Amino acid sequence: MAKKKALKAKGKTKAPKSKARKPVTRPVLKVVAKKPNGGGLPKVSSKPWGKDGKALDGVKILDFTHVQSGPTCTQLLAWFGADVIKVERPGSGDITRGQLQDVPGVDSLYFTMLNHNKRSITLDSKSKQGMKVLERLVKTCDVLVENFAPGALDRMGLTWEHIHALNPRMIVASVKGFGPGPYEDCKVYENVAQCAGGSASTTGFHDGLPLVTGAQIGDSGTGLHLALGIVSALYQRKRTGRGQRVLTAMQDGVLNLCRVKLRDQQRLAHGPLNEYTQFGQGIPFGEAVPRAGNDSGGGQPGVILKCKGWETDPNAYIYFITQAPVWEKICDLIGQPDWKTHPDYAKPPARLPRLKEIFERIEQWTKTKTKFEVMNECNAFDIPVGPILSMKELAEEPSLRHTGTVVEVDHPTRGKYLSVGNPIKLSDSITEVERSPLLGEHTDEILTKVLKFTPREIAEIKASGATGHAPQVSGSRAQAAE
Ligand code: CAO
Repeated sequence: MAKKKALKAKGKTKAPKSKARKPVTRPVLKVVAKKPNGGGLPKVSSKPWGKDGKALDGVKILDFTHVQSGPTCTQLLAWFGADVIKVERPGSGDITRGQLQDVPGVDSLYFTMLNHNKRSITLDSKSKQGMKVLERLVKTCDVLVENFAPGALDRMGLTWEHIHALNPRMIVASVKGFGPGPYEDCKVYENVAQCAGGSASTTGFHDGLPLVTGAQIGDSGTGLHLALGIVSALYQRKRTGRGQRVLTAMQDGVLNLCRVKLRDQQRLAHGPLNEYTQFGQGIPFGEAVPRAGNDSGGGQPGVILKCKGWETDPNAYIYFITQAPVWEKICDLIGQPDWKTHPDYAKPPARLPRLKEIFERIEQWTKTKTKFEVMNECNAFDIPVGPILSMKELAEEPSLRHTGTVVEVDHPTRGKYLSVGNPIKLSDSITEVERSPLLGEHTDEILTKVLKFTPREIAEIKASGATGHAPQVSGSRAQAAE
């Protein structure tokens, strides 16, 4: 029966040659020419790569962020081409403008390095005229991003319901310290998030204090999470036509980055974590994941070893992993070929209780070389190692300058300074890093060109004091010198 059906089906397509050719080939060619991806996408651009606009061209962001977490997010969106309008309090602006100031009276590096490619408008959101302007911004923009303390936006009168009524397409994106729950009303800074998100309890040495990390995983990490939420909401809006709320709690963002530690917490129920150094040292495990020092999170034994010059250079160290697949190459490189076959060293389980001795032997070798020599010699054999690079070395690294990951930016009152450029590289949306705006630098431009207030209305807004006093700058925004 099945054979009969198959033959029948086969017979259907097998028409006489002369009749079959036309209907089969022609329609297929037509479809390919019209919709190459079959998803209603526009025609494939023929412009050169990087010359057909930016990824987020046309997206307008009402940037109500301050300090670090929110500004990290909106800076990324600006780098991808969104028009980011930063609303700041007249007179003072984002508090970081004046924090950790290295040059008196000049916007701090804290501010300038987190607010590239944005425009600044000063607005007292608590005044009647200020709210009038804000509401016009809400109607005009696609996304409002904020990281005020819990309830601050509502207290201003910008509840989700009000915003949604003004502009049902608007996406409202927020960073808060905690999600709904017992701590939702708390104000939160970087280190609070690192502690509350599981990072501090798992960072440091098992017999030492919990430690916070130098990487700003609470602030910048959460800003990154929020940016992804916003871009996803923009994508969904294309289908639904409506905006939505996007919330990223700093505690959640940090916990997400500590995912492997929650993995280990559950493994602990089934026995000790034998890749942790403390296992080899015979130190018992408690109820919670301990601090693992410099152990590798991937389960491969790893430590930081001294390199040539360690006596005087605090960064003359290298991270070394005794990865199982390259163990034999490591033995050859350090001059210990007998370990390749010796029953105490040949296989990972046999090595576990001897890791201290093994790393001491590897360190005898690394101490004879600079960290860069170790890097080169190991990588020649596909042995992954991590030189401990100082901020000075990173700032001076030519390849990072070349890719725009480290950029030199010119600023009208500060002069030239270094910044971290966009770490996410899109081949058809090339980032050009522009300097941060002065406080209220674009107030007039935004009132006139973006919000289309009449000269009379602008005079009224200004007379009310809602915008404060904006600085005058000659020339347009300077481009970064990469
Ligand atoms: N015009 C008038 N008022 C303005 C204004 C403007 N343009 N911009 C802000 N304000 C007001 C707010 O409305 C708020 O007023 P109320 O408290 O009366 O409602 C006030 O300024 C202060 O805002 P805030 O509470 O957010 O600021 P803060 O310095 O007290 O707290 C921070 C800072 C970061 C702890 C808090 O904003 C917060 O917890 N944010 C969420 C978590 C977060 O992002 N933390 C990361 C910070 S980076 O380390």
